[in-house]
Amino acid sequence: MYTQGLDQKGEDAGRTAETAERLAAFQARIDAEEKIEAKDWMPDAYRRTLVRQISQHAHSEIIGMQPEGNWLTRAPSLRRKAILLAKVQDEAGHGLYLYSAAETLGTSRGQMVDDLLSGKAKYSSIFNYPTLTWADIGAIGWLVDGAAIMNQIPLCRCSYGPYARAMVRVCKEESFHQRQGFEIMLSLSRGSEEQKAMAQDALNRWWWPSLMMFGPGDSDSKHSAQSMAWKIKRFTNDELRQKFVDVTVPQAEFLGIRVPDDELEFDAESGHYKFGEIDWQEFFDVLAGNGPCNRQRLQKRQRAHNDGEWVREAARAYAEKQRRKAAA
Ligand code: BYC
Repeated sequence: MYTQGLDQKGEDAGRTAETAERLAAFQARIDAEEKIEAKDWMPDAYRRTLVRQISQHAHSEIIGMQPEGNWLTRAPSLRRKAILLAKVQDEAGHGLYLYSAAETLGTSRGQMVDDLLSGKAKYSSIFNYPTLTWADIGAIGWLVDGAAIMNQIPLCRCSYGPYARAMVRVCKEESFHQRQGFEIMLSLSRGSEEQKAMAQDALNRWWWPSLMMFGPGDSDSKHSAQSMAWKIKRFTNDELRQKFVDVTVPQAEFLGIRVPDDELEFDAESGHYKFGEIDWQEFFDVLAGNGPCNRQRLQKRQRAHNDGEWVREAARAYAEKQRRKAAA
């Protein structure tokens, strides 16, 4: 849909040279809260930042299908299986909207997928952890989708129109995902002692990686200042992380399970929870490809990509046939 638009005349309107006047006019549009659209002029660095962020986001949705897909055949009831199947399919849909939004910036989906498979492009650190028990499916919905919503609601107001609009639908679906995860956690925490222990164990393992999802602390976030000035990001990584902790700790209390942080305490003066230090070494190790499941995730994606080659080949042959027909 989006790429067809780019094929029309005026395709290069956004690619003319950067002059001080153009840069100032661009920033003035951002400051006036105008949306930037695919064919509008934009600085190269704005385009590159968006391709990086949106493609990383798309890859996260697609790779994120794996840890949950792992439990499709072992969901504890038909109802749970149907819900999980729908959720995993939603993630595939999110990936596709996001690849389409990134394509409007002139990078093909093929190129983005190649960058993922070669290890050049990142995807969210969180999907490099294993799903060991059914409670992990509850924890992912509750914490991972909960963190994703916290990050994505402000992205609905991102200055780049196609990304902002894609986020509106994604957020509606994520909100359903978060609730289904919380409902699983609620059932487990009201169940047998063994089920409560499973819920606690899942929280123990997913809490810190969920906080890492928001990215490095503000002092180490190399892109935040520029992305905030361009209104791609509306809040810093630390601001969103704090909001997430503030919302989620009372939910854990409601569930009757303990957040695994001895330093966690409510600070009445600021109205926020204080929390312990994140293990940033673990975060950077995962980013460097050395998390518990990095290799497995990429190998599986590579296999799926290879298995789909015949579909891409058939689509290309069909497109060529249509092109010849139209030319004849
Ligand atoms: N994991 O300067 P910074 C979902 C990278 S999926 C990996 O702060 P920025 C779901 C960062 O890219 C939801 N890498 O960067 C799906 C940068 O890399 P470079 C996924 C990370 O961009 C299925 C470097 O570290 N959500 O919900 O200003 C099932 C420096 O960071 C991470 C999104 O993708 C990380 N956690 O801010 C269930 C949201 N954090 O320059 C659920 C869209 C940072 O070395 N993305 N890096 O290549 C964003 O909002 C921003 O890109 C971030 C990072 C807040 C993540």
